Amino acid sequence: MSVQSTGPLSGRTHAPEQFLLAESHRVVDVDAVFAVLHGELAAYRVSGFVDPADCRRISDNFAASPMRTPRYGQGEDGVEGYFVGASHIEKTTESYLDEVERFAHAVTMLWEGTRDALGDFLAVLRGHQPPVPIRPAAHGGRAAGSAKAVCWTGTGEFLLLPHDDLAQLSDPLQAGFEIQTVRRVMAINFYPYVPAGTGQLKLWNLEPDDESRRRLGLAHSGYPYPPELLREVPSLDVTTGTGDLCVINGNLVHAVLGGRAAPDAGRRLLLACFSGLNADNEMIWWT
Ligand SMILES: O=C(O)CCC(=O)C(=O)O
Ligand SMILES: [Fe+2]
Repeated sequence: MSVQSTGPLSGRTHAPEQFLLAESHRVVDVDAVFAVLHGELAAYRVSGFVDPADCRRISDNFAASPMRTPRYGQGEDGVEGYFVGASHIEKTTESYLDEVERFAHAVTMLWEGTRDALGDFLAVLRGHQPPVPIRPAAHGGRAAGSAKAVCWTGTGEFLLLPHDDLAQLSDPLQAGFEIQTVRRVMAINFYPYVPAGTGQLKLWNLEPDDESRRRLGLAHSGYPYPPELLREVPSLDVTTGTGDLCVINGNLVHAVLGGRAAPDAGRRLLLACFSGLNADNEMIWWT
């Protein structure tokens, strides 16, 4: 990795031979996942991880969930997205874990009639040699969430604006929560529905430094980086489709591309969790 400065945005960049997407079909390449976890690969996609019939069932479960909740922000009619599941962002550890409990049944019901695809994926990772402990992040005897479902409603160029997944871990509200010891985030993203022509992930070859985040007022959010600051930064577009699972190095600035003109664009669905190595080198996950 080298240090790069592009005006107000500086940070680390990866060598071109690491700033890549690896791919497989249906079968998980555990080494590729751990390469992303260690920052040696930008992203890895397993196409067709879940069958179309199961994907349809999961999307129907989401649509029918009585716990589907809007999050207000930048997006259509002031709604940033619809969620089923807890998000730790901008709350205390206690209220996050309360929210996990409140959503636990609804999250289980997302998989009803199918299998827990994220759980299946994590189970495959337990085959890594040498073995790495893999468990939910925990605090005060309570466990983090296993999944959250999101349907972004952003309009225009981006369904979700450029951001990183690391800065949000540093919120003083969550001091002492073990996720704050994670130095690199790997997002684990499963897509039960992606309409054609929309929802591509765009990754930029830049892991912003704390200095830049402070300058931009994004110290504890990492969101949103002004797109005009990224124009000169090399990037990688990852097209995902229905049934795909994709892990990405979440320290890299990334965004979800829009395309609201596409029929069904507003129904793109993500079921995801974040993961990383804690101070004891255990792989933990949270939402
Ligand atoms: O919707 C996606 O594909 C990715 C979402 C994302 O980057 C995030 O939730 O941090
Ligand atoms: Fe992200």
